Amino acid sequence: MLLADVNETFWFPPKASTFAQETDSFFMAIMWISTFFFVLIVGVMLYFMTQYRRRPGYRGDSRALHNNALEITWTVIPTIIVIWIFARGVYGYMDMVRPPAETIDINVTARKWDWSFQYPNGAISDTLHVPVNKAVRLRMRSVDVLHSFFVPAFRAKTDLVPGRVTTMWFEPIQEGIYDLFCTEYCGDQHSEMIKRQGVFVTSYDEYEQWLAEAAKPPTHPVAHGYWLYARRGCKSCHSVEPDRRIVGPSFAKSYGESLTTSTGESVVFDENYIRESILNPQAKAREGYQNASQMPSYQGQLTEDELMAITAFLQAMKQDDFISVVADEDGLTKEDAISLGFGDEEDSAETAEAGAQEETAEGDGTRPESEEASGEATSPDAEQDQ
Ligand code: HEC
Ligand SMILES: [Cu+2]
Repeated sequence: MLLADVNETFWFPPKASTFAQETDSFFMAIMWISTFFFVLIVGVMLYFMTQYRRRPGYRGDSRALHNNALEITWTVIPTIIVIWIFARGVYGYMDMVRPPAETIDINVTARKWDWSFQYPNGAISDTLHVPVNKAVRLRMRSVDVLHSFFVPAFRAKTDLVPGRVTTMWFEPIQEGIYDLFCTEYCGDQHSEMIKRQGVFVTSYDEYEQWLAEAAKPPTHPVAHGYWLYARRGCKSCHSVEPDRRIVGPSFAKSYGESLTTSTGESVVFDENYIRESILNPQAKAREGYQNASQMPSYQGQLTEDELMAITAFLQAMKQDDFISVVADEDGLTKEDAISLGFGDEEDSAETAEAGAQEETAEGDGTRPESEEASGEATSPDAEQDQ
């Protein structure tokens, strides 16, 4: 990203937050102090080693035990330097732990092995979107183990601790796309939590636009179900490809099948089983999975509508063409959704009518002028819906 390259140096990522300048110059100060003393001490040591090495006919003088002036100097000067480092460190730390009064608050949930971000208007995403030049405060929770949120370009890092809410804040000062890391080893797929280009800093207008868009789930229940699957962490444990087991079973093609639980019971993978599995994962586990399920309960986190949408999505997984599309690495793009006959209602109507409209384009009196001019081919049906 061009913008982000602007103040990137050979050693450091771009200075994209208000902390960056201070952190970097302090780091450089400590590095040069250390370099200076390293060269001085090792230099003097090497000099003494050669100058006063043991030689035939040379005897050391054991009377030279003290030199007060020298000892006071090499005690006082380093003490002052260390106190200065400490004081400046405390000052920087206090700045980082005390958010300003006005902040945009975003909730962060970390789980093995994914992030999800929840915005003030309810939008949820797996990447972080923030406006430039506004202070942002993150309220962070982990549903399982220790994770650590780190955006090198912001020079900001804080742990997420299970059973506790931790907070951090930063103020981005440069638009761009940055990397997000989990810097606390959290299990065998820890590296999945590295989100290259996972942090988007945009102008406030673009941020608002994105927010409004992101808060709108698709209207079609199957698309809505997939939308939730991709945003609520299900994706990090359940694949949609047949036979690919991540932490939990694959979602491909299970609906309606009869399966055996770990206690030997037989259950049908239906609405009720799905509901129970999501709200109370401990109740039944499929054969081959531990009784103490690794799945967190979603009780109180998903509404009845959302459960319905997820069920519709799981049900749709039975169809072969659906699986092949969703199994595609990018997941369900808008185009995919439309070609399968769902997605935004207007959009699917648009595709369905597209052919017909080409032929009647000129003489179609039902479409208002303005839309013809802007090139928006909204179908008459979709208009009536609105
Ligand atoms: C931390 C990993 C994890 C996450 C996140 C997770 N699950 Fe699970 N899930 C599991 C495991 C492990 C099982 C198998 C054991 C069991 O049934 O409890 C499972 C089982 C299930 C089952 C029963 C499937 C079967 O074939 O028996 C359903 C349905 C389900 N999960 C839905 C979801 C949905 C929907 C979400 C997101 C809202 C989700 N899970 C998030 C790990 C996870
Ligand atoms: Cu992690």
